[in-house]
Amino acid sequence: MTKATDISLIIPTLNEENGLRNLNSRFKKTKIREIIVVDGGSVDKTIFIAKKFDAKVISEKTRGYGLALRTGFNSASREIIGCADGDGTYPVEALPEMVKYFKKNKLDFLVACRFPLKNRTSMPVKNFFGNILISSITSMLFDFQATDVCSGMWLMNKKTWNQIKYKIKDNKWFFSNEIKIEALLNKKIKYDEFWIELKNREGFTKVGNVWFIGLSVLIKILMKKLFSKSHA
Ligand SMILES: Nc1nc2c(ncn2[C@@H]2O[C@H](COP(=O)(O)OP(=O)(O)OP(=O)(O)O)[C@@H](O)[C@H]2O)c(=O)[nH]1
Ligand SMILES: [Mg+2]
Repeated sequence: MTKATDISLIIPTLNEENGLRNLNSRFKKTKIREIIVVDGGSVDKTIFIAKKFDAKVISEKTRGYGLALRTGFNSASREIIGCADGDGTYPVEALPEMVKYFKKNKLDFLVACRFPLKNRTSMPVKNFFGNILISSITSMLFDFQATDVCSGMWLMNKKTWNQIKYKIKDNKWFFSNEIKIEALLNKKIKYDEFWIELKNREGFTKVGNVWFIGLSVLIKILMKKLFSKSHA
């Protein structure tokens, strides 16, 4: 019998019926103890499908990818918290192995790293260059080594989240970068990356204008470096 994966997995969703349908069968092998879908007001079958795999569904009508994750993390009941998109891109089936690695190495924060990309079609070209650029600039500015600060899949201890959550100000896309910057800068947090294979997206992206979001993330990284006292 497969051992249960004792984590709370948070999945933010906004009209992801195709993605969740795709994840439904993939979840079966992982036996994740708690799945929390934080929904931003989907008008398709997202909630119906989420309930099919026994997910706890929380409604967070105020828009924002970061706010959805924040709400989910604060509702998690297990000692290890994870997150992944509801679009089927992140390999939830790799979670048991990731948790094993996380525990074996006594980590506090483990990012599912998408690079090098196994399948070139799993990420649009502009996202690929944008992600590489953002991770390189962040590493250079804050003087650390991180391959993928934009990844939407990671594991962390609940204790780690409670330690850094007050420092994470953003509730939108920058949330993902900001949490990794805070984790990497904190000497007490043991941070690592775990290579995963990204899959093709189901359904439509919720990012909107990628150029605009990419630029605003870059500006927020710069502002954080310039105006945050502890990182100056
Ligand atoms: N609850 C909630 N979920 C959101 C919101 N915006 C995006 N999401 C979900 O957050 C996850 C990440 O959004 P994506 O559109 O996949 O963004 P991405 O991963 O950066 O880019 P692509 O995968 O290329 O589309 C998806 O599961 C979305 O449905 C929101 O405002 N509220
Ligand atoms: Mg996605």
